Amino acid sequence: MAALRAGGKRALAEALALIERAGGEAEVAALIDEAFLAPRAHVIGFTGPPGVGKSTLIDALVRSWRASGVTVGVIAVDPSSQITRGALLGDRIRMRTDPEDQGVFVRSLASRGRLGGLSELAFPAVVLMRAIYDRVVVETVGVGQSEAEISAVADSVVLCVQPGSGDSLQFMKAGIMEIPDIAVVTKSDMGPPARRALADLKGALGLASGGGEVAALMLSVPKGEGLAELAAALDARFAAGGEADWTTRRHAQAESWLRTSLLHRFGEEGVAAAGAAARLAPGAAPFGLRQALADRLRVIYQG
Ligand SMILES: Nc1nc2c(ncn2[C@@H]2O[C@H](COP(=O)(O)OP(=O)(O)OP(=O)(O)O)[C@@H](O)[C@H]2O)c(=O)[nH]1
Ligand SMILES: [Mg+2]
Repeated sequence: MAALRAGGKRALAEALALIERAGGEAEVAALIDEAFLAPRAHVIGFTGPPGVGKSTLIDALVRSWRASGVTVGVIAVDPSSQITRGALLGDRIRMRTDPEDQGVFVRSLASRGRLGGLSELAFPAVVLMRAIYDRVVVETVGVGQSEAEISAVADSVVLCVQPGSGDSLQFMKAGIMEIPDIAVVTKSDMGPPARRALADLKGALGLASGGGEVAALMLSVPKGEGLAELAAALDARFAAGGEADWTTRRHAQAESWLRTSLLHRFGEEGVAAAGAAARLAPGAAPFGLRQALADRLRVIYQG
């Protein structure tokens, strides 16, 4: 871990490349376990339909964080990258960060050639980065599956909707409104449609949560509106959680990652065969355990 922190962006990029390669994470399991036990970042997931303004927003947040000395790691995960071979990812990130700045790291992750879903790949990457930076940001595109996937890796989920899109109603129908911790209307410089979208969003959130505890706000990157409010809302949420709460959430994520990973590789039977061994003890890390269980199951299933 010390070596990874000292190795800077290059060492991290090498570790992430191993995670991305099928079977490669075995080589870094011990490192990821170490990182799992040394978290520091608030992990924030941004989700929402294509073109809503996620990357533009993330870029603006990263620049304001960097201006106050806060370090940030950004990962963009793209479910369509299996088809596009990640070609779109470069465009999707839209980051204008200084490559010399060691305090910001941006990487896209493609799930090509890998079993399992987005979160199965993103979780170890997030775990590594959250031991290094002050904030970790995960961007996923799409509506539906990706919201659930992002809450499996993030501490906080920000759902982005666009003025004039009717997104809120669609999301509510799809049951997505139960997932965000903060919801934002982007492009508030569009005027009245943005204000209407915010009203719709508040309505949808109020219905979904039964009380409307989810913060909803609107923002514009070109106007610089709402960005400080979003950053403050995120910080307040992280501070309010407290260490024990975050540990509990991350433990649950780790245990579910472990089971999902075994399920994808060995099916229901494999999970059943692993039995209680696939339970993660309090304070334990999942990556080495996953390797050990996979090695054992491979003998049984010749997988
Ligand atoms: N007017 C206005 N346009 C914006 C704002 N934020 C983003 N945009 C524009 O919206 C378009 C899409 O922005 P992106 O940040 O790439 O959106 P995204 O959600 O990351 O898109 P995908 O990654 O493809 O899903 C770009 O043309 C941006 O310039 C905003 O606050 N106001
Ligand atoms: Mg984007």
